[in-house]
Parts: sequence; C-alpha cells; structure tokens
Amino acid sequence: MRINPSHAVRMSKYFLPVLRETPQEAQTLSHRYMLRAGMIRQASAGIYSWLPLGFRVLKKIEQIVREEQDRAGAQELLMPTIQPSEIWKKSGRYEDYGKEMLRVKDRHNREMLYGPTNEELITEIFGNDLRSYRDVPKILYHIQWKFRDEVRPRYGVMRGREFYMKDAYSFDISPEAGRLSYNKMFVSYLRSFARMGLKAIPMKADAGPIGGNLSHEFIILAETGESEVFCHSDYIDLDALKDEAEYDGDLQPIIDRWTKRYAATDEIHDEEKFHREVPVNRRVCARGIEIGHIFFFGTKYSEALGAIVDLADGGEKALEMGSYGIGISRLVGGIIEASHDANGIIWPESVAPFHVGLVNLRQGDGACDKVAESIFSKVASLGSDIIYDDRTERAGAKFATMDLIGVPYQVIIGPKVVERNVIEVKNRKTGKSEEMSHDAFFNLLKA
Ligand code: P5A
Repeated sequence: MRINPSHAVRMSKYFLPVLRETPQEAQTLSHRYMLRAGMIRQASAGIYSWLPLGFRVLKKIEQIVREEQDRAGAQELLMPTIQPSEIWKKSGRYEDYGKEMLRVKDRHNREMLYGPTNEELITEIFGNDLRSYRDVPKILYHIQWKFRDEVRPRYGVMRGREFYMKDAYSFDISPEAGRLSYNKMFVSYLRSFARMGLKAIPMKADAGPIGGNLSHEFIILAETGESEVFCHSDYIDLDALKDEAEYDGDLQPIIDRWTKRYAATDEIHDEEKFHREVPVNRRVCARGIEIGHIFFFGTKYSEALGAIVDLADGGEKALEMGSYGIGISRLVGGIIEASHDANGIIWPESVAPFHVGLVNLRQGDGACDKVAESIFSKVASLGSDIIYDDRTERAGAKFATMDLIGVPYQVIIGPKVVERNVIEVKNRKTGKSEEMSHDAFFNLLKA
C-alpha cells in the first residue's frame, strides 16, 4: 500500500508555505519547525491541518508502522471515528472518561462520541462473530483519528486534541497465549521505531484508564518531553533491533534481553529508587516523549461486551485481551525533536518527505535548466522522491529552505559544476558537500 511509487514535485508549483519568522505561539522546537516548514496549520487548539509536506511524513510513518504490524501477523481493518455511547456504558467507561470525551448528539437525540480509543468497539465487532476457541488467537489493528479533549493541548501535534493513532487489539484464549501476542507487539514496536531512526526505550508503565496490570511505554529522550525519565547511562545507548526477530519463534528471550538492559529503567519514573541504586556518574535524568504504549488487561472488556467463546470441553471463556497504541501524528514531532539542528529538520531517510532536494542556482540559464531537468526525471524514474527548487530565488533562500525542510540529499546545480559535467551533493545530516558524477549519485540512490 505505497502512497506513490515516486513523488516528484516542482517547488514553484508546490504548496509549501514556508515561514521566515519564528511563530510566537510555538513553545517547542518541533512545533516551530513544523509551522515554519509549512507542514501543519492550526485549525483550533490542538487540532491541525496537515499540509502536503507534513502529510507525506505522516503517511511514511504510518506505512512503516503498517508494514511492521502486518509482519507481526496483525490484520488491518478500519473502524469509524464516531461511536455509539451504549458500548461505553457497558464497559463502564462512559462516565470514567469525563470531559476528555467529546460527546455529540445526532438528529434523533442519540448520544454519540468521537472515539478516544477503540477497546469497546473492536470487542463488540469481534465478539459478535465469535464462535469457538478456534477463532483465536487474532490481532486486529487500525490507523485512525482519535479525539481527546485534553485539558492542555500543547507542543503542536505532540499533545493534540485530534491525533492519529495506530491501535491494535489482541484476542487470546488464555493469559499465557495473551502474553505471546503482547510480545509480538512489543517486538514489532522495537522494529518500527528502529526503522524510523529512533532509540525508543521500553519501560514499565501504569495502565491508567485502559486497565490491566501489564503495560509498557516506549519513550524517546528529548528535552521537551513531558515525562521525567531517570535511568542508568548504560541503558541509553542501544543499537537498533534489526532482523533478529522471527515472529513464529519464541520472543520472550528478546524481550527479556531488552527489558533487562533497561532493568534500571523498569522503574524509570521512580526517582527515589534511582538515587538509591544508580551510581552518580551513571545517572541520566532526562525528559522523554511517549511514542507508544501497550497494555494487557485480560477480560475487562470481553466480559462486559460478550467476547466469549465455547471451549472444547463444553465450558465458556471470556477472551484475554491487550491493546497496543502508537502515536503516529505525535511521532512526526518526536522525530524532529530527536533529529534537527539550528537550520531546521534533519529527516531520517525512511520518513523523509523527499529523499532529494534539487537546487538550481541559475534558474533560467539554458545549460543549468537542462541538467536540472534531466536529474529531476532520472531521480523520479529511480523511484526516489524529489523536490526541485525551480524558483527564481536567491541561492541563500534556496539553501535555507532545503535545510529547513530537512531533505537528506541536496543536489546543487550551477554554471561551474555544469561546465565540468559533475554535480554537488550535500548531505543534510553531516553538512558535507561532495562533487560527483551524475552516475555516481544515481548509484548512491540505487543503493
Ligand atoms: C492503546 C491502543 C491507548 O489509547 N488504547 C488503544 C490504548 N493508549 S494511550 O497510551 O492512551 O495512547 C497511545 C499512544 O497515542 C499517543 N497519544 C497522543 N498523541 C498525540 N496527542 C495526544 N493527545 C495523545 N494521546 C495519546 C501516544 O503516543 C500514546 O502512546
């Protein structure tokens, strides 16, 4: 389900409303850069429109999450944003959710709500067509907008009222089987975040209003994070989990290894324990952003909403369930917090809106235009996403825009390089420029 095989756009025609001034209303760096780079615009407090550049990043993150969910054996479906109140009354959460829940009435005066999460609805859907123990295990997920009327929406998309979430739900016959599903999601989270270039630290967490007694948060460290994190410095420096996980094998050793690495972070919120147990020169007090949260809560919803199966021996059993969330829209801000410099965003290649930014320093010059056009179409034909700055702007303004929007490779065309039949390629991350032949660059892209 790729959005586009290759996306090739000309900046002169692209809707990219870049701001020169720093917007006053934004308190965090990611929020400022997202506004300045023309990625989002606020519609109302905590509610944003996603402009073309921001939308592309959102969709790339979504696709990584989707691929890793599918790989773990989860099945995608799509539930609506609007839900009936009845199922929430059955689970007892209609009152519990209080003012955070956006309640609406339809024309028949029926109570509806904009879903803040989907435990009730998925349990009802799955439960209605459930017959026997042979119908499980299953993990179902969707990627859908949520609404929570947060008291203090802030930091742009990081704590929004309307936000985009991947939420998965597991159904199993026993707590032990449920734990296997939990482990699959745990590993798929490690893989998803690693693919986005993030160091996500899993830590034990409170289940809060979702319920249950087994829960982990996935945290990335950032100055503007909302949670306080205390941990041992040895546990921060992780290398990404790459291809070691096979979902049909036993995942528990992988999880144990990861959580053991973070043994100190298991109680990461516990400041006292931290001061008692971690040596002074190993103490890291940091702030973190919660990008994912997983829960195992047993039969809380299956009992209330009737997700009950017949057993082989004639008995009945309410299914054991877990739920697993990733903040897709929050991740856009989170990745920027983790990867930027004073000039703007530095996108990891896997989520970059464009791989290549083509800068023509002499727009209108026949030779330069010709070379730029040929690179533009060649890059597109190789399947890479490219944005071509074909405006008649000053060089300085063009460079500033490319740096701000964070495109990993900038290809710079000017009379001097054109004469020598080479191109200049700047790596956004290292800031280093290099001259190379056209073919050398195309090979780099192919690799
Ligand atoms: C798990 C999936 C749940 O809602 N039910 C379904 C469970 N968990 S959660 O922790 O409350 O949310 C999951 C993730 O969603 C992101 N998130 C938000 N992102 C932006 N703005 C918000 N206001 C917001 N609230 C939650 C977080 O990444 C969280 O980990």
